[in-house]
Amino acid sequence: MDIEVVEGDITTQEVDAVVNAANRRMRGGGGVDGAIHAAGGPDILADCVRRFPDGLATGDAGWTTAGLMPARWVIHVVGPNRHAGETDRNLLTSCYRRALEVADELGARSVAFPLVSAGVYGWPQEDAVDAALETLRATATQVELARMVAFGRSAYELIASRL
Ligand code: AR6
Repeated sequence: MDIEVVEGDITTQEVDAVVNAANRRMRGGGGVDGAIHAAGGPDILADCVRRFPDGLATGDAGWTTAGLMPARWVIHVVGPNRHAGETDRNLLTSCYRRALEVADELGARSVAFPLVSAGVYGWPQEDAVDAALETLRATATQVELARMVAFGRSAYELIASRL
C-alpha cells in the first residue's frame, strides 16, 4: 500500500472512502465530523441512525454512504478521547486497523484519513501521526492508497517528515 500526504480538506478528496473521526454516539459533531456531515448532506446522518442505533465503541469502525461527497463511502472511526481519560494508545491504532478492515469489506482501494483524535480529543499531534503511520504500514490490506489529509501546513510538514 502506498501512503501519501496532502494538505487540504478531506471532504473533497476523490477516493473510494474517507475516514471520519466520529464519536461514540455517531450522530455528527464538530471538527472533521461536522465538515463531513455538512459536505455529504443528510443521507449520512440517516444512514448512521439506521446502521448504528447504539453508536459505536471507541477504537471501532463502521461505514455509511458518503452522500454528496466525491467518495463513495465514509468509514467512521471513534478515536480515544484523552479528555475523558481514554489514554490507551491501542484504542487509537485500532481505529486505523479497523478502518482498513472495513475498507477491505467494501472493496475500497483508496482511502483518505484525518489525524484521528488529534483535535477535540486531545491526542498529541506527533504521536497521533506516528500511531497512524505505523499502523497503516503494519496492517495487511487490499487497499492500494492511504492518503493522509493534513488540515493545515504544520500538520502537513509533520506527516511529510515521518513518511
Ligand atoms: N479535513 C481534514 N482534517 C480535518 C478537517 C477537514 N475538513 N477538519 C478538521 N480536521 P477532530 P477528534 C482535522 O477534532 O480529535 C468531533 O466533534 C483536525 O485538524 O475533528 O478525533 C467529533 O464529533 C485534527 O487534526 O477529531 C467528536 O466528538 C483532526 O482532523 C470529536 O470531535 C481530528 O480533529 C472527535 O475528536
